[in-house]
This record gives sequence, structure tokens and C-alpha cells, in this order.
Amino acid sequence: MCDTCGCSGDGGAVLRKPGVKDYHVHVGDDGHHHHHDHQHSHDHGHSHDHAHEHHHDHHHGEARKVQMEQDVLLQNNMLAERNRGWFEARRVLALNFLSSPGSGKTSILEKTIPALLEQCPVTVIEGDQQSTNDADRIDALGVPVIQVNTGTGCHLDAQMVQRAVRELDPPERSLVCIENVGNLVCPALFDLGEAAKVVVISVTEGDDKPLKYPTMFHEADICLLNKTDLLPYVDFDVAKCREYAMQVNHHLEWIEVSAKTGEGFDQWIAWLKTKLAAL
Ligand SMILES: Nc1nc2c(ncn2[C@@H]2O[C@H](COP(=O)(O)OP(=O)(O)OP(=O)(O)O)[C@@H](O)[C@H]2O)c(=O)[nH]1
Ligand SMILES: [Zn+2]
Ligand SMILES: [Zn+2]
Repeated sequence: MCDTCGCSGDGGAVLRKPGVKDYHVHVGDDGHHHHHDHQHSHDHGHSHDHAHEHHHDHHHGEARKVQMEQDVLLQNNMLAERNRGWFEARRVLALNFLSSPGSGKTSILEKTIPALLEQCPVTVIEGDQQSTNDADRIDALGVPVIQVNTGTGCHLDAQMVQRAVRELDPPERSLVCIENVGNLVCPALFDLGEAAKVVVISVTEGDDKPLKYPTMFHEADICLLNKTDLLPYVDFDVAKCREYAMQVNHHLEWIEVSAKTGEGFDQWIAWLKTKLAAL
């Protein structure tokens, strides 16, 4: 997470809308308590006979870092629960899409959304460090979308989603798709208030990913294995990958798809429709 991976997480995120040049909303940093007790290294070569009080805080650095991480996550979890309550009260199905960069999250959304629009309204929150590329792709589908640019941050957090949701104002009984920043590590730790986490991996990434990034697969509710159209060209053992994923999380649902050919989308759309029907 932030303090460990060095990403800022300090409220520097900005919301943007495709085609609306002046639209620019800063996500405030309230609710994000970053303790900036710098860990000065005090070199005691000099004598201490000056008058001002010297505050030497000799807490163990590691312990403090862990405490800070716990505080940040606690704050986030509280906000996430508020988001969850808001979604539930409005009968909104919020899904958090997670993967490493380029696994096909946006491509999957591009294919999924048109198939659902008959059944219910869809809105999208796009998370990326920079650019509105993904939001532009969703905008082309004609559904409302907000881009969250996290700057140096490598994940979305509950506060960014709360702010984006306020702007989007998704209608009752609708689907909100949240595409997280491409990253298999940090986003797993940050609850956004979603009903389910959808982890996407593609066959070009290697079948050992569930073992290398177990937290993500442990936290996910469903895994979409994407780019199955490329299986003839890569060394990727689908059965093995699935077995590894199940070792980490035996409740994980598993669907194999290709956003390019549409293979497996019947099953995926059926999964979504079941969730939407239960709202
Ligand atoms: N062959 C093939 N290519 C795909 C498939 N899905 C996505 N791609 C390609 O993979 C690349 C990345 O796809 P995106 O949908 O942008 O991936 P993403 O996960 O949204 O990427 P980030 O937002 O940057 O993390 C693009 O060139 C897509 O055309 C697929 O099923 N098969
Ligand atoms: Zn991070
Ligand atoms: Zn994307």
C-alpha cells in the first residue's frame, strides 16, 4: 500500500470527464491521515546546550510504519462501508475490476456494457494514474463515465470512489463498473464499497500469477481469464492457473473469456444478470 510502495495516496487525485475540458475536481485529502512524523536521523556529534526542547521520538520505525498502514486502511474501510451502504440503499451493483496493466479490463467493459444496457443503466468509474484514454473509450459507448487520475497513486481508494459517485449520481437499480488502476498488488488492499471484486488475468501473463499475487486472488470473488484467443500462441496452462487460483481462494468463481472474439461472454453476462436480478 501507499507507504510501502511509495505511491502518494495523499489525496492528489483528480476527476475528469471526457469531452468536458474545464471539468476538473480535486479529491480532497480529508479522511486520509498521513502522519508526517519524519524519521529524522539525529546525528549526535554536536553538543546539546542550546535552549529549545529537543523532541526525540525513538519509536521503532517498522512498528510505526505498520501502525500508519493500519490507520490508512482503517480510514479507508470506514469510508468503503459508507459507499457500500449508499450502493445498497439505491440497489446499485458496484463491481471493482482489478488486474495488472493491459489484461483487458477496458476491453471487457467495452464488450460487456452494450450487452447489458437493455436490462439496466450502466455507469463507469475509470482509474488510471494519468490520461482519460479509458474514459474516452467508455464515453464512446454513450454511458456516463468519470475518470479518476490518481497521479502517483497506484490504486483507487474509497474516498476517490465516493467523490466520483457523487459526480456520477448513478440511478437506482443500475450497474456501476469501477476499473481500478492496473496493478495486482495495492488495489487488493483497498475496499471501495463494491459488491464484488472481479480480477482479470490474461494468458500472456503466465499461469503462476495467482501464487505470486495471492492477496489479489484471495480477495477476489470472480476471476476472468482473458485473451483465450491467444492460447495457441503462448505457453499458458489454463488448468494449472485455475488450480493455483483455487489453492489461494477456493470460493473464487472462474470464467474464461476473450474480449476480442467474445468467447465466454455468454457465461460472464449470465453471471452479471444473476447479480443484477438479485438487487
Ligand atoms: N488478443 C486479444 N487482445 C486483447 C483482448 N482483450 C484485450 N486485448 C488487447 O490488450 C490490450 C490492453 O487492453 P485494455 O483493455 O486496454 O487493458 P486494461 O486492463 O484496460 O489496461 P490498463 O487500463 O492500462 O490497465 C489492448 O491492445 C487490447 O486490444 C483479448 O481478449 N484478446
Ligand atoms: Zn499503493
Ligand atoms: Zn483500462
